[in-house]
Amino acid sequence: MKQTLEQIKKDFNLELGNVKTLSDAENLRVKFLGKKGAITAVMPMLRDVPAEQKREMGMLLNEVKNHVQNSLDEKIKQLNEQEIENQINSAEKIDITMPVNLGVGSLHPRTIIQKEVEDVFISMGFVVDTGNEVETEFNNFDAVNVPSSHPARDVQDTFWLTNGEVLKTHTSAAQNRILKKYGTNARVIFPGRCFRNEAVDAGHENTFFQIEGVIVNENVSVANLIYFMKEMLSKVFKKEVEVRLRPGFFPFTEPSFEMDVKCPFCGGKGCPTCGGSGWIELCPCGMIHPNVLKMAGIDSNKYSGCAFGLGFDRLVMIKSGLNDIRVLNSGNLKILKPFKLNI
Ligand code: FA5
Repeated sequence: MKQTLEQIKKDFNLELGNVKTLSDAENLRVKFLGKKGAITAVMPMLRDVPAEQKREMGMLLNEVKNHVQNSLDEKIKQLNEQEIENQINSAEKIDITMPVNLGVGSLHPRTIIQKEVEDVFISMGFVVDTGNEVETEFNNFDAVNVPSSHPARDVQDTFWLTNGEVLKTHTSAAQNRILKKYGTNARVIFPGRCFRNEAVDAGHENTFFQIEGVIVNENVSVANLIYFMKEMLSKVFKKEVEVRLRPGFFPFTEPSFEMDVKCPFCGGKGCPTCGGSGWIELCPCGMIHPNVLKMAGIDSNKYSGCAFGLGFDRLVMIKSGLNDIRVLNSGNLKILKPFKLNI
């Protein structure tokens, strides 16, 4: 056995000298240490060695095995270092000063303006939350006081799922959850994607965005509503804007209003952006209906709240000078990429 082991070591050393590549090294490893390798084959011979030589032979076997393993490790390390060295010295050099066209993308106009609006609200102490895109019939309609006879509940107007849930038709669908979550000290906005079974045109999409907000506390009034909306719109349009309230109707607010902003482009004289009227309709809003507060477990005798919506795509179109809402969902990079804010 001793002779065999010494012969194995000699053969290995000889063959190691011929190893030029990592694959040569692997072949050599298999040849000597693999399942059918020379060293593995010797191991059973240990059984037949006389007892008094067993220890010596065992040590020799280990020594040869370690020699093979360590020599191979060392060889592999050298080969790896050599490989790196070769790459550094080869013609395959990278010029880091070369201009590269990485095809970097840009943020969607909606994303840019949403962040801007959120930052304004955050600076006024609001929390940004979110709603689900798939909603229960209860949250989308019942919890916001929409009666069963309302046209929005019809299959013609709303995308109903086979399990009886809906693709939310407005961000108000999150009101019940938000009111329950933040309770009687709520100052929250919740942007989100909405879906309506609409005939699509330059001003209407079947998939569009709204940003909604609620404030709940003792003594919340229409004055708070006007203050926050005016502040928000002034910051978004980067100038002090004038707003006006017109009566509106929503089942979940009482009283309900439509808030218009005096056109920040023409100052109210009339221009293409405001359609010549001098005013832009932007924020449906109102005082939260007592039923809606009650359904969220809030005592409507002690607390009041206001809610406002923002047709967000409309704002994005105004700020980015787009006159067709369909572009926003189109993925048309020719139009979306060079997008610049008007304001
Ligand atoms: C609502 O959706 C109410 N939930 C808003 C609200 C919130 C009122 C809180 C009171 C308190 P309305 O259906 O009017 O209201 O939609 C609000 C805005 O969403 C519209 O003014 C419009 O800018 C936008 N919008 C509605 N339908 C579409 C559509 N198909 N495509 C693009 N924008 C739309």
